[in-house]
Amino acid sequence: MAFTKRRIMLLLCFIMAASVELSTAAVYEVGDSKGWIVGNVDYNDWAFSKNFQVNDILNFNYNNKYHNVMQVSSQEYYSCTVTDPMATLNTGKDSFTLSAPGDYYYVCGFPGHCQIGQKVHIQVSGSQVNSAQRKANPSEASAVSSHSFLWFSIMGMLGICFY
Ligand SMILES: [Cu+2]
Repeated sequence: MAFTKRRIMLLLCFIMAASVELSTAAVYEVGDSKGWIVGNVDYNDWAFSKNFQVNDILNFNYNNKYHNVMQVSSQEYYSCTVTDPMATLNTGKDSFTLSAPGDYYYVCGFPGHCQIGQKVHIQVSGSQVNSAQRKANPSEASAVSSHSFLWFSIMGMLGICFY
């Protein structure tokens, strides 16, 4: 009897922890309402105003007659010469999950589009150092602290679970 009760408690704890974890993932529409277009959006400006975290999702919305999305290396990103993309998507409504901290580079593979700015560099922070580097924006600072708060909550819950 006690054993079953304990198992139910553990299960509940895992569900709570998992749901908190899920709620921290954000979904970003690249270029906001303008979407993934050419010549009219500064995507690095757009990206700089965000604080990307692991498990966040990027949505690229575009007309697939005129554009696509390629995930590329930093070298390919800076040179706009793509020889071996990590991924090429062309449905017009594509998503990428930022599954680990680090740098992600995306370009449009249509001729000339990358050169005139249809490219974006996403930095996913995975450490306090990274968050601190980007503290200039006050709204970001509060986003960072609420994220830490969630982590403390998760740790707290797990603490209760295993007490
Ligand atoms: Cu394009």
